[in-house]
Amino acid sequence: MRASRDLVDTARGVLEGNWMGRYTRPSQSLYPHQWSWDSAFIAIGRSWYDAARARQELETLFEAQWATGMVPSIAFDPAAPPDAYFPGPDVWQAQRAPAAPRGRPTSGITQPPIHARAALEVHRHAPPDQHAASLDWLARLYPRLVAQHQYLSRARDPRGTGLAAIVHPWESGLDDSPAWDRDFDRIVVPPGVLPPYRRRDVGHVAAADRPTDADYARFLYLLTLERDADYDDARVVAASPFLIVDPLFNAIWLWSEHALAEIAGLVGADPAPHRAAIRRLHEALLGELWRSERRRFCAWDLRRDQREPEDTIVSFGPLLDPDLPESIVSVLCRELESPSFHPRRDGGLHYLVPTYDERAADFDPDRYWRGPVWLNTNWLLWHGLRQHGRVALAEEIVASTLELVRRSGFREYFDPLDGSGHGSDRFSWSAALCIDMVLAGRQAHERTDPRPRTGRAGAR
Ligand code: 9WN
Repeated sequence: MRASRDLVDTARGVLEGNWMGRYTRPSQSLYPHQWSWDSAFIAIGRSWYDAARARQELETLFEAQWATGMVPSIAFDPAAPPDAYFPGPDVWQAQRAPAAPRGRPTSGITQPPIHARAALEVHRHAPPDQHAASLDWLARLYPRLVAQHQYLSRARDPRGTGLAAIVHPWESGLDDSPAWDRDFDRIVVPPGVLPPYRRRDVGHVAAADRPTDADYARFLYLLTLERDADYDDARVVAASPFLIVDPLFNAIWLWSEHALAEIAGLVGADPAPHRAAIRRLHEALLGELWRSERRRFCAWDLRRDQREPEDTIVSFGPLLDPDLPESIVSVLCRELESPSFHPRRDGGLHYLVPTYDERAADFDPDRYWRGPVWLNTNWLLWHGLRQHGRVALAEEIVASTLELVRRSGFREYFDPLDGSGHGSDRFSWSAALCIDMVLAGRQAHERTDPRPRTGRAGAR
């Protein structure tokens, strides 16, 4: 009991240290601006003890929403040190796009649409005396969340399948994942196209934890192509050499669409369009991305029309679909418990869940998204598994997650083999999602065991 209370207190300290007045930065040195899906995860964790700031976090982010409905991956903070993060607003030049917000510099791409789900969670956690304020807030945010989802249907679905394509690995949030290596590695950066630049990330954390220079150059090259198209969606989608339908991105969208249907009911709007979107997304995930012969959901490269065979964490994303057939849930769970993702079954120290098949030749336990455990993917799997009644595996993932943060602190990611921490330290979503895992776990326990508890509220 005591240990979990300490963990929640320390996590709150991390979030307070990263609070910037109107939003929370992901970490002090590596990420000193507001990131889109980070803010959603952070709002969920914070909402357990500070509902007002949780609401403000999302409100601040949506002030940066584009007129197209796109929520940008980064909303830059003009008060952050100008050289703190590269590529900064001068490289992105989002103001070239008429749809970009005036007065708040942003990136020109998006990130996974987890925000409707976050908004619903924040509202659910509001204390009774804030219920009315929270409902007002939800009603104000609702049209913006709808616009975010409509943007994906309108601007990112070139084949009309119902699924959204991403035009940059940064849009996936799992930037360097081997899931799209075959597509990304084909991108050739023409000599001389990038002006000289200095990476800031490797000045803050070990280069071996971060993407290689070759991958970074490809990231920047894609950025310049999008910028040179003035972030015009039709031009970008038509020309981008990177055009991927990611199972995790789309499963998050579907999960958020379920949340939006519920929010619509709460704010007196019509849930029917969301129910229709849910059916469309569910059918498209199964029809386009499920490959029974490979026993997994595959990323789909629209440029080459290939389904990618790499066994990565993105393949489990559709567990977030509450309507996923039981036969597929079983196949995914078997894979999650196989030596690729759960080698401890064969003995030895091991932490759950690596982001890449540990038996792959290029599995790297320490490099960003190419093997390490991340708290947000564990948190998403935990939710997915719980809604399919796979409680034992879900709880195993939580236990492993809490063990990792007790051992190595609120690091950005963790080596699944030895539990060491990597990337930045005092990382906000690690803290926020740990709070959610501990306190939501306690709430679930109290529902089944209603004996009175002692001790402070908000901790155990
Ligand atoms: C690029 C902030 C972000 C996360 C992403 C993570 C990493 C940025 C970077 O950090 O990406 O957006 O510079 O590496 O991959 O998921 O939102 O925490």
